[in-house]
Amino acid sequence: MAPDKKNHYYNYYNNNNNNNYYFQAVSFPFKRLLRITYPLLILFAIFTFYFSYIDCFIDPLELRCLKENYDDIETTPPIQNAILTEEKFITYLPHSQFHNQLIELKNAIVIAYLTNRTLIVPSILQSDHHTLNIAHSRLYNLYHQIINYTNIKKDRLLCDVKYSDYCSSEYKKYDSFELINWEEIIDFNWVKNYVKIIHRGYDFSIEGLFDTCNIIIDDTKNNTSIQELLDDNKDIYVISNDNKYHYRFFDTENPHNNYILNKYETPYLISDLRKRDEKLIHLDTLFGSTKIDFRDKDVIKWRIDMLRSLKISHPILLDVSNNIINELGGFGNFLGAHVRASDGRFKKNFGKIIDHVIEMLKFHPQNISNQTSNNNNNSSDIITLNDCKKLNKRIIFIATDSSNVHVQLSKIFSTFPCVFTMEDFDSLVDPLRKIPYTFDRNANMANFFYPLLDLLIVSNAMDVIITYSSTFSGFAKYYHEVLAFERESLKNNHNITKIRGGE
Ligand SMILES: Nc1nc2c(ncn2[C@@H]2O[C@H](COP(=O)(O)OP(=O)(O)O)[C@@H](O)[C@H]2O)c(=O)[nH]1
Ligand SMILES: *[C@@H]1O[C@H](CO)[C@@H](O)[C@H](O)[C@H]1NC(C)=O
Ligand SMILES: *[C@@H]1O[C@H](CO)[C@@H](O)[C@H](O)[C@H]1NC(C)=O
Ligand SMILES: *[C@@H]1O[C@H](CO)[C@@H](O)[C@H](O)[C@H]1NC(C)=O
Ligand SMILES: *[C@@H]1O[C@H](CO)[C@@H](O)[C@H](O)[C@H]1NC(C)=O
Ligand SMILES: *[C@@H]1O[C@H](CO)[C@@H](O)[C@H](O)[C@H]1NC(C)=O
Ligand SMILES: *[C@@H]1O[C@H](CO)[C@@H](O)[C@H](O)[C@H]1NC(C)=O
Ligand SMILES: *[C@@H]1O[C@H](CO)[C@@H](O)[C@H](O)[C@H]1NC(C)=O
Ligand SMILES: *[C@@H]1O[C@H](CO)[C@@H](O)[C@H](O)[C@H]1NC(C)=O
Ligand SMILES: *[C@@H]1O[C@H](CO)[C@@H](O)[C@H](O)[C@H]1NC(C)=O
Repeated sequence: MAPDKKNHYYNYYNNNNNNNYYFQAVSFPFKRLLRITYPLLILFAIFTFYFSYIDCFIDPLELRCLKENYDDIETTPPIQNAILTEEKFITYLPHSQFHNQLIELKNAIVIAYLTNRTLIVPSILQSDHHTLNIAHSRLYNLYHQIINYTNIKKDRLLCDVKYSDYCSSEYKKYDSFELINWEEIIDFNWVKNYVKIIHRGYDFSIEGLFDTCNIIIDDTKNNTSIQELLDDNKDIYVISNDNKYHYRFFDTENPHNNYILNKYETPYLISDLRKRDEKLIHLDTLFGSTKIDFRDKDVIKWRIDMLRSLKISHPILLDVSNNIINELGGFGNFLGAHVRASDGRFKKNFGKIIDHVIEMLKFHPQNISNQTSNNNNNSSDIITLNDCKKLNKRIIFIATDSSNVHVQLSKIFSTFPCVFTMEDFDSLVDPLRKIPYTFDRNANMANFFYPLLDLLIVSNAMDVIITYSSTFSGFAKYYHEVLAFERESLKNNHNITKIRGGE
């Protein structure tokens, strides 16, 4: 693929040296002429270099310019070859925060599977949601917003090399905007046995999408607005709504046309979607944990397996979480709680949330055994993890978005002796603070990783006490069950292999 930038420089100077020898060898009458043209030649060479690499300056995120940074992540889809002309595609747009986007992804995988379409997976949108919010809106609007954010961010990454209106400090908030390839953090191996996956990478342009799907852009249209490119295109079927709860998808036809919609407005049969002939189905959103109504037993089973397979797989994240989990006593040997604290209705009801969590924690005995050593309660709040282990105290890990844990959650700390949070493992978290975004090598991924780390730790507990109505809590509880299930089946498999012994 692309030559390394450094090598290129090296070759450039090398060639010049050779040229120099050549110049020295030419006969005298040419020397004066050369003295004049030599600087021009150098200038010319510099310009040639610049223009042959202009793509790198314009778009440093292009694979070919920074090849060494991208070795294991496939960000550009492979060019479709003739054999796959029958291949059809489906895609959607992400919006809102991480768990919302994960819910969309899971629904998209099911629909791609049931319609036998290649799923074009948009990257994770990450931003500081206090300053840069990407809420659901109609497809074209959402596209404008995402493309705009992406362009501003890409421009700002290049402010050192290239002028842009977006370099001024008024656009600083866009610096928190990041894109992350799902497969960087989630294991798709199982899914890929059933659904062909193409990661959209860091390009949300319609042109890029058409390229992936082998759809030809209609040049006769002047005004290539997103809407025009997608609408009235015989190759594309667009589903766009004002409201993310518009369609509810059904895997089974109801003979009485009696569909349970809950908060959704209109039923849509996946079998109808399957009949669509267009090369690309483009949905606006696939948000909602109950977006798809599952009745078909095979589909239900497939989906359970699929959900179980989507495990967090980032190796450093897993290492860090395992180190902390081991400190806490290992899988199932500590108690976990997720306390959602910092915004909206959670902030408003915080008193109730805390009381509920404390009540639930009290259900679990705090002394692991009653063969206690000494009555070592010295009324000092600070009791170390090792003390807790020695005294056989129940160790509690709290995952929380609270930014001031010891003040905001003081009631929990004063009720239970052995409460710990991620703050207590600061040095173990360090490796996560050194990983840059692939999309943005200037920024480290720590802020993206913290919630996932909290989630991994808490879901390795013996039980996860939740904050009601938090999807983060829901996911932590769910992930806990996945892990417990996995351990159980591993144990069973282990017995089988033990019985089969010598095979
Ligand atoms: N580090 C950390 N962040 C959290 C925790 N709980 C919530 N957050 C943050 O708050 C966001 C909550 O948004 P979301 O995932 O949509 O869940 P919900 O709002 O609780 O339903 C998460 O994405 C995290 O950024 C936590 O336990 N630890
Ligand atoms: C699924 O799509 C592929 C092309 O992507 C095609 O070769 C295959 O026959 C399809 N399978 C079914 C069951 O429709
Ligand atoms: C992109 O966003 C910036 C900042 O909000 C705005 O000034 C600009 O008009 C937007 N451009 C487009 C094409 O939407
Ligand atoms: C396309 O744009 C050109 C000028 O850029 C204009 O002369 C022409 O009429 C336009 N065609 C359509 C179909 O709008
Ligand atoms: C071009 O796009 C603008 C808005 O984007 C629209 O108002 C106008 O009608 C379009 N023109 C043509 C010729 O499609
Ligand atoms: C737990 O152990 C402490 C001594 O370490 C003892 O004072 C306390 O009564 C025990 N609590 C329960 C609930 O067994
Ligand atoms: C704890 O104490 C109870 C009675 O006080 C006793 O029956 C039980 O065996 C003790 N458990 C352990 C683990 O020592
Ligand atoms: C309490 O702590 C003090 C010092 O912090 C220590 O000297 C004392 O022995 C402790 N008491 C008990 C009962 O552990
Ligand atoms: C230890 O705490 C218990 C209550 O948890 C209290 O009754 C006892 O007096 C305390 N002992 C010391 C030495 O502080
Ligand atoms: C596997 O072995 C463990 C102990 O060796 C036992 O407790 C468990 O019931 C066994 N599970 C199965 C499915 O045989």
